[in-house]
Amino acid sequence: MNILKLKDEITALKEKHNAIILAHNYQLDEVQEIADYTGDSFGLSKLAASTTADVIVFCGVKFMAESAYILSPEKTVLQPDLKAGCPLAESINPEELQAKKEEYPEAAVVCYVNSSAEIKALSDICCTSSNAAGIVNSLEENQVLFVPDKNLADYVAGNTEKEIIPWDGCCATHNAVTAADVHELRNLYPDGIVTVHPECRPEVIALADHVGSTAEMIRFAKETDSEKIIIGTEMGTLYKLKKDNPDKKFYLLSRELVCSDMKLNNLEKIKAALETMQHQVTVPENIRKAAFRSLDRMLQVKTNKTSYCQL
Ligand code: CIZ
Repeated sequence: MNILKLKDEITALKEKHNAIILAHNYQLDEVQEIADYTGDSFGLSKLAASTTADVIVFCGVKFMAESAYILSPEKTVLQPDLKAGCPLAESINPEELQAKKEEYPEAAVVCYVNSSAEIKALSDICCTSSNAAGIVNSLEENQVLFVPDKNLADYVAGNTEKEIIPWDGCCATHNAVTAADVHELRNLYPDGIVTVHPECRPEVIALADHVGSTAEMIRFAKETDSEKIIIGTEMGTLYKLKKDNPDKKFYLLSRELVCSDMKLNNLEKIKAALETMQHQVTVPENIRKAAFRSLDRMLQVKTNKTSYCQL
């Protein structure tokens, strides 16, 4: 189908339903292009809660749409392709977390926002990749069960005095980046600067010049004087980086940095979502309320970071 016609139809459907489109930084370029806002999962969820739109088309993976619903259950949250999941979020289930909590009864449970609503509901507080160490350091407990990303847990452990007990999960996409990739790219671009996501392996983080969430990388790329920036996160982030910095050059740290789940949403599916009001993402009310507490508690700690932007 003609792409301009498709975009016009989506715009008309958005108006008809008082809808907005939110796209994660890892989405296809065409999806980010048509979005009202792009950003990281939590920034977009907060935005979903504050918008006056009735319908949110959340282009990301399932836990992200769930977080938007948890924060604003009165709105209709649509996920264009329900198959878009997150293997990291699926690496722990409620029974496993419950068993771990019983093993460490004194520990506070901190869960990365990349987790299911059920895991959020069983946790004391959530964190994002940009505030994880700050959240852990804000707790009274000296022992912290940190789920589900072991690499982020390791990064936090390096930035706190507390004992961190990690869950053995990871993002396969970020975990695929190796120290050899960093050496190779540094050799190719000796005047380049390396920024990586904290979901990368500890040995990759140790070799980087900057570590941050996608929102922090986007900010960092604007602020640095360096004109060559080597990127250690999912390739979709290049869309915004290049758009914001047309005079800078960006190089992906590894060809493995592609999340196939994130690429499932596209313009045709966004149009279908708005035509049929499918697929609606909801969370049972008892789980939603408990998960809301964990997210809300994080919000009380983290107040000053912007993690979305209007296009
Ligand atoms: O939390 C998010 O949105 C993810 C998956 C990455 C990031 O740093 O934006």
